Amino acid sequence: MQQIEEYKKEITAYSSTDEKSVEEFRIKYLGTKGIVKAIMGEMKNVPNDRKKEFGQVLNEFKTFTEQKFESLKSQATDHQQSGSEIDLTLPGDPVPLGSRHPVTLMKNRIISIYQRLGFAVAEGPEIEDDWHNFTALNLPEHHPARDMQDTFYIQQNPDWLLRTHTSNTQIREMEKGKLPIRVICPGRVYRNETVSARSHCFFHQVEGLYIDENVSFADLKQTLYFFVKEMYGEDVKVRFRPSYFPFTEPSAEMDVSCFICGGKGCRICKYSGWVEILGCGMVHPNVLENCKIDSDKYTGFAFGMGIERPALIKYDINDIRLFSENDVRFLRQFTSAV
Ligand code: 2NL
Repeated sequence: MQQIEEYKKEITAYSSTDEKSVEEFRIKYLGTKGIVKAIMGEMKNVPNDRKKEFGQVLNEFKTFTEQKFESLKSQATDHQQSGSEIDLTLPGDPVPLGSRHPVTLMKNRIISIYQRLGFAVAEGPEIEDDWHNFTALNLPEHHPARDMQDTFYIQQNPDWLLRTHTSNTQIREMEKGKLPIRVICPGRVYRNETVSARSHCFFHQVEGLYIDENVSFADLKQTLYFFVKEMYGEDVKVRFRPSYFPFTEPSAEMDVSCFICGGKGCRICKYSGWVEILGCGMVHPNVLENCKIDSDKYTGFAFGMGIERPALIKYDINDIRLFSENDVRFLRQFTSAV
C-alpha cells in the first residue's frame, strides 16, 4: 500500500510531454512488464480477508495511471500541432481562380468611360411589356421589329416579350419623373435571328441617355468623341452618317477610322477604312411626351452600341457562339485579360 502511494507521487510529478518520454511512461507503468502489472501479480500474496480492500486500491491506481497517460499523450499531440513541426510559412493550397468573361470585360470598359462623364448605370427587366419596349419608343404598329419573326414573345401573354434593346430601361428612368437624367443601360437583349458565327439570338448592348434643358447635338458629338478617344486612342478619326431610328430625330450612325489597320483597309473594316460602332440621335419629342416630359422645355440625346462585336475584334475571336458555350478552354484564356 505504501509502495502504491510512492508510485502515485512519482506519477503525479511526471511532466515530460515529448513523444519519447510519454512512451517511456507507458512502458514503465502500463507495459506488460510494467509496474501496474507487477503489483497486480502481488494479489496472490494478499491474505483472503484483505483481498477486497487491496483490489479496490489496485483498481483505483490502475485507472489513475491510465488517466495520467491519456493526459500526457494529448498534451504531446497538442504540443506537436502548435509546435515547430508544422511550417506555417509554407504556401497554402492553391485556390482555383476564375476569370471575367470577355463580354463583361468589354462592358466594364465602356461603362467606366461614361461613368467618368457623370453617367449613372441603370438596369431593367429582360422580360418586358410592349409599351416599354416598343410603343413608348415611338415604334409604329407596323414596324418590322415588332414582327414575330424578329421578336420573341411570351406565350402566356401576348403583351410580354424579351426586350430587343435596353431602351426599355431608359423609358423606365424617364417615367420616374426626375430630371435631369444621365444614365447608361448595359444588358442582354434578344432578337429572333438565325444563330451563326457572326450573329446570335441574344447579345449585349450599352445604351446611353442624357436629358436636360438645352441639350444639343453638339453635346452628343462631344460625348461620343470623348468615348472614342478613351476607347480607341487619340489618333482615331470619327465620322457621322445620317440614319433613321423611330425614337430619335435627327438620327445618325457613327464610324471610327479602322483601329486595326489605321484606315488603310483590312478584313475588319472590309477594306473601307471605317468601322461602324454605334447609332445615336436626339430623343424624339414623342418619346419625351410618352414619358410625361415637356418636350418644349427639355431635349436630350441617346445612343446605343453592341458589346459583342468590339469584344470579338479586341480579343481576335472568330465566332460569336464561343461567348455562350461556356467552354472553359475558351474562358480560361481571359484570366489576365483587361
Ligand atoms: C444601335 C442604335 C440607338 C437609341 C438607341 C434611345 C433610347 C431612348 C430614346 C431614344 Cl429611351 N433613343 N436609344 C437611340 C439611337 C440609337 O441604338 O445601333 N444600337 C445597337
